[in-house]
Amino acid sequence: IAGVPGGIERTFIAVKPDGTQRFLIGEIIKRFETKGYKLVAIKAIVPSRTLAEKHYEDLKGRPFFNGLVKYMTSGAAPVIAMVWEGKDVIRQGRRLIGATNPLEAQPGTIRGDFCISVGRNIIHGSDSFESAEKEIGLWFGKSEVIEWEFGNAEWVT
Ligand code: RTP
Repeated sequence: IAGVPGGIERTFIAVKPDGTQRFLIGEIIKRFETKGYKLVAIKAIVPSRTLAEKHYEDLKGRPFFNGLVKYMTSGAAPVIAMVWEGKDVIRQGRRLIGATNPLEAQPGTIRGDFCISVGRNIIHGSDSFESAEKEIGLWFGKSEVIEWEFGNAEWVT
């Protein structure tokens, strides 16, 4: 489901509730779209505790784990879950997003431009082919991921 590593890949990108609340959905979609990537799945979702805990299972035991799950599941605003497809999209997606800690995220990256706190860093992106595979399967059913080709001028004539 995540494509072929190193080729046309798919990655899981999520606008976190703070990003949704801060009207950053369009900005984030725009950056992936104009970079050249294809949106193949999207939905607004308030994840269950089970889903959020599975998504972040590698971080279980970290001091911020409970707060992180609470923030993702609060329902104050939905998570905008997406799958983006294209060449090297997993690593390129991480570059567009920037470092986890906004203090280290370069200006020009999404986190570098729009946030100041690691606990409210507005966006998630899969960090490897394996996590992309796992996360896409966790957040989306197979039929929710759409195969389509970039169009041509026929649509505007
Ligand atoms: P993400 O999975 O959300 O894209 O973030 P990441 O790979 O860049 O960072 P990771 O280390 O996997 O951490 C996941 C998320 O946990 C929250 N966090 N809070 N000290 C803290 O309060 C702290 N450290 C990490 C962040 O929301 C981070 O994105």
